[in-house]
Amino acid sequence: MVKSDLFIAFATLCHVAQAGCPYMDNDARDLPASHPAVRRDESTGAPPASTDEFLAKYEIKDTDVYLTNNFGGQIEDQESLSAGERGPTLLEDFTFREKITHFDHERVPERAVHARGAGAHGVFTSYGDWANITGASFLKAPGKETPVFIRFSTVAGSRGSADTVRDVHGFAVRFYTDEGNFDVVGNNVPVFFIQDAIKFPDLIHAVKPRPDNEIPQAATGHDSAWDFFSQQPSSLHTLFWAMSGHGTIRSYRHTDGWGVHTFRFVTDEGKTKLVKFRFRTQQGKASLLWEEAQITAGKNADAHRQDLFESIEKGYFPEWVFEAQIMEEEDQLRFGFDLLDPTKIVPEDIVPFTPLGKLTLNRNPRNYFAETEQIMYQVGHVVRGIDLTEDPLLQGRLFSYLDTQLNRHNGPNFEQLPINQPRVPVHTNTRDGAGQMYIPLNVAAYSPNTLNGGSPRQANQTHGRGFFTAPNRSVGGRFTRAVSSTFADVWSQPRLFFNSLLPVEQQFLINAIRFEVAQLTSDVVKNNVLIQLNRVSHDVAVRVAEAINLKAPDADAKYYHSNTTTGVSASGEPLLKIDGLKVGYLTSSSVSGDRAAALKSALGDLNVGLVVVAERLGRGIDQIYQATFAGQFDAVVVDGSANALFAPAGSLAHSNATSPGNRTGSAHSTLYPAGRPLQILQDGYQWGKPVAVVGEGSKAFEAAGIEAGTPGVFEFGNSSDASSIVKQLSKGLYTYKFLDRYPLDQ
Ligand code: HDE
Repeated sequence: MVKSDLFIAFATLCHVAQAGCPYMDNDARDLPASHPAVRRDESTGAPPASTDEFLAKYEIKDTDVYLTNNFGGQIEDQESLSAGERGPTLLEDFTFREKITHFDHERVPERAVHARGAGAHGVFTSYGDWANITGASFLKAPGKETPVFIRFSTVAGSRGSADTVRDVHGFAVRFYTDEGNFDVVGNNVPVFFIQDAIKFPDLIHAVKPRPDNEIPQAATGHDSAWDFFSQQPSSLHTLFWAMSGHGTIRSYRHTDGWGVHTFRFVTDEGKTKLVKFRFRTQQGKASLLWEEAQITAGKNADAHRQDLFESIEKGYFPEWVFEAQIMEEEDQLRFGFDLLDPTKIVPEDIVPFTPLGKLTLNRNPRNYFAETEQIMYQVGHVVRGIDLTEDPLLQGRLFSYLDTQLNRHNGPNFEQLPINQPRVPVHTNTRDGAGQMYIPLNVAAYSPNTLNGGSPRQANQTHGRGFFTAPNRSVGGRFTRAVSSTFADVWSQPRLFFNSLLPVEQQFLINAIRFEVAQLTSDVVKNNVLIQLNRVSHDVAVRVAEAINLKAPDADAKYYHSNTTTGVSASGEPLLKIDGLKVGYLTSSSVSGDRAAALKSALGDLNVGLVVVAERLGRGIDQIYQATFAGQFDAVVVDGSANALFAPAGSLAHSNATSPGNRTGSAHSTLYPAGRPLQILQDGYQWGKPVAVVGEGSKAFEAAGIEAGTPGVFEFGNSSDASSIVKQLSKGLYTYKFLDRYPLDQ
């Protein structure tokens, strides 16, 4: 019998004995063995329940049952109770009232920020026993597994906004450890806009839509955002990350997560290290181009959540390595900036990352609201072995996350929701509140007590493996409302970031700023933006100024330097995996499907999908042109036998006018918008994707103005077999974006 089975057996015995059972916690007495409160005996040290095992208790399967009301009676609810066939509905109709009332209360307030998101379950596996640096039990043994849930998000948009808007992305990770929940509520960039939490409402009010007309949604191209950025230059570093490819990620799978703040590791002996966390994507980083992201936002608002959901459904489980930069307490000011300042990175060439374990997402939520919407991350969810720092942003967040959950869930019992429950028993002296889900039996809900034998007992560093604050922490000083002088230089690091990008990434970043500031109406704000950009880089200021027809200030060299670092580019490296990528195969319903079928099978062996597109659905055709655009694909392949479809839109419009109603599937077809096949090919090329023609000639390339033989452009003759095509194409997919297609400012 395994230990946990033993516990259940004792639980059954104790159920009879009622009191004083040494194997059961007091609150759990009398509860059925399946109840979450009696799941585990703390003393066994059994691992936390797996996600399937744990959540299954809460799942409701409505298979082959009668409909009931909320209190269990079987009912019909399709017609309301009325006074006569044509008469008014009766107040007496409690079935109607209960149904509508529940519906009226279906929503909880969306998150004040990070409202739009998607999540998934997974598992964290420790690479080793890290007891020499932390007492955290989930890092205590090689191979030790801990359930996790990650929620990815954008920041500014509301819950119904599009996934691919330009934004910083939330990357919040919960570890359901066997010593309680540990949350890293991070982002996909390593820095934040402000240094003190008290400015957070200002930042968000500036970035969110205008208060009078609620425009723009999920976008920062407006005066108030840039007014704030230019008045609050601590935002420049994060802004540069957001304006680069990190703001327009290909998918959640293709980005890193960062803890942002400096945290502490504490050993069981009380020794501390300062740490910065990163979750390094094992798929490789990949970004969309701006126009691609914009069009995708309109054509498929769900692009990111769909990619995550489908990848997990297909078994392409995304992975991240959880790693830490580990530093000494004495290092706080050693690198020329303050480790407590969340607008700074510690360049990884100065302090490399130590890989601690691997995190794999392997299970989709079964109910979006119950899991993804109701998960309540908190920065204060730390476990023994992890401690906080005095970073003023972190300190403020410790207050905000608890407070906001109270607002969202109308009371303090949100930790009892299945997705929020730790996978270990909870014994508190907190009581009551809206939606209390348990029946606490301890009549002495206070400490110290004698009436309940002193239980729950206090746990601390030496008793009960309690959470403890690092003993070497101390603070002192006069009360002050001021930014620390060690936080003052907010210009050198955005410059370090810019210097470290590829020239084409620098160009995209400048283009992004041009896009944003061109939408500003205030010349004062525009000039203030140029002043701040100029402190980072005269080159950036001049190039932005040129587009908005203003003059950049004279060079302001105080913070200029030519240092670079590694690991900040979003596009510098090829992908590590191509699982779940999709290739669009543009063909015609009149063309044989053999070639497409062979390619589909060969790509399938690499876990890459082939989506066959033609004028009408049919055998071997997955989608029609009418419902297709280039943003759905990571590469575009044209079947040369369908060349006739690739006529420019202009000639089609003309042909359609002269032969209305022609639905033959030729270049004159009205089954798709004029020029759509050509548009997909052209967009695919313009958006940096590998493009290919298979079979006869390159008429489609000619029509699209694509030069054969340039990088990422492939021509496969009639004799090419599927495996050789896939060999070339997959190389293109690993490259992902062919960035030499883009001109740079002279
Ligand atoms: Fe948040 N943030 N934040 N934030 N944040 C919220 O909490 C807040 C900050 C982050 O997927 C809210 O549950 C303050 C930094 C993520 O559920 C709220 C400050 C970082 C998520 C809140 C910050 C983040 C949130 C809204 C300034 C990266 C989504 C709803 C001190 C390290 C978590 C909620 C999820 C969510 C407050 C700054 C990341 C209002 C006051 C820095 C990923 O409590």
